[in-house]
Amino acid sequence: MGLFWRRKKDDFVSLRLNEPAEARPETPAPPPPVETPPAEPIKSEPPRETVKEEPVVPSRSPFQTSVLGLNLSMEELQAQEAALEQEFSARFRRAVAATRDSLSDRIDTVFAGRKQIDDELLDQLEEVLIAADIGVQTTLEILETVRRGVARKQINDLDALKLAIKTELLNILQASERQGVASETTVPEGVSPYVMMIVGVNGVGKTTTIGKLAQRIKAEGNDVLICAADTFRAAASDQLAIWAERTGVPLIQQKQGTDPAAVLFDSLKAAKARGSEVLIVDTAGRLHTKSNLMAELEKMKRVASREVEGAPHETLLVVDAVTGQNGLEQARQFLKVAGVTGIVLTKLDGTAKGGIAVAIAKELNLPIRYAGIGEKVDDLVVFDPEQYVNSLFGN
Ligand SMILES: Nc1nc2c(ncn2[C@@H]2O[C@H](COP(=O)(O)OP(=O)(O)OP(=O)(O)O)[C@@H](O)[C@H]2O)c(=O)[nH]1
Ligand SMILES: [Mg+2]
Repeated sequence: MGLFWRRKKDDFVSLRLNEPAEARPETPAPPPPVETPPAEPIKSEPPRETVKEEPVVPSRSPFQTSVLGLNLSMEELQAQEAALEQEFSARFRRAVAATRDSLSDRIDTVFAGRKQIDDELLDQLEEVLIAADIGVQTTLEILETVRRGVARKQINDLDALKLAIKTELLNILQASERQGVASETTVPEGVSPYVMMIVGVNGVGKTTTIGKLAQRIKAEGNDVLICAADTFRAAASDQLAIWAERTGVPLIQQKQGTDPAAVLFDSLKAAKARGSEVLIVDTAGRLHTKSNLMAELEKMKRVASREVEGAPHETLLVVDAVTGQNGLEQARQFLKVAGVTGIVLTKLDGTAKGGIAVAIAKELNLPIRYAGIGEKVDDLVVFDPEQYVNSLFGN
């Protein structure tokens, strides 16, 4: 499993704090103090606070021992990371349990008691794959591969059949990673702030994902700022403020009805002034009309690129796994204008149709970057195609 975002450049291991003092390199000088945001661009409306400031800690301070683990030995850090990874893997497996039942377990049932793979079995297999929302096109391709494998006597038992399906699914998911931004490894050094815009129709889980994402990226040692640019819905900003408080990440917000591009402008300025590494931007899922929404997103992108070169560096389209093929249709609307670089697939825990991940990757031809596996703050994982496919097939 990869990181949520690029790890801080400071390599905690290189500080060798677990070695005797004389063997250690000199403690790096703390960076110059970070300027606080100028008062002017943040047009707060009292009594609502615009910027919920944390105490300003230089983001690359050697004193962030709790975050970077400077007080731990390399072995302890590796053990900690392995434990975390295992925990995420186990939680991910639990989240896709219903899909696993509907896919792998049903394939077992279809196969049970048969001596050979015949047309009847293939028909039933087709039903199983479609029921898991893998998509018609992918299903037909899988059946074609299986037929070919059977004809060549390469597939003649359940294990070979499952392996063929797994390989096909993995190929689709990995092919989609050649587009957009597939992992933290492509995040360039020196871009500050790195701007992530989160888009998608209402109710899919944008705000929740932002809360989770901010928390994880912060936990990886980065200074994160959230921009509440959904100024359309009355409660949107308050909802985000709760997440911001929960995760201890500062938030830039303004009163309802403010031009979202203006909130974004202020946030970009504040992020630059603070020296924030990542700015995560919440956007509206619904406006008076769809064309309004798309025009607004375009305007926000223009503002972002004017203020920070290359911004937004990622535009993540949030898709709700529960809505299945309908969600896919809605997603297409966004693709036309939003310049989407990746997908966040939420609510994987709430569906037996988690095969939609494959349909999305294939039909939208975009990588799935993160997956939502619950409503709590740490219920977000970096999507890993191999882990996903293995979890669906019980290993
Ligand atoms: N089970 C589960 N629920 C989720 C997940 N992600 C979000 N939710 C729930 O989905 C609901 C909607 O989430 P929001 O984050 O408010 O969605 P939104 O896209 O910001 O909605 P709008 O602001 O109305 O456009 C909330 O009840 C969340 O708790 C997930 O991964 N799993
Ligand atoms: Mg929202």
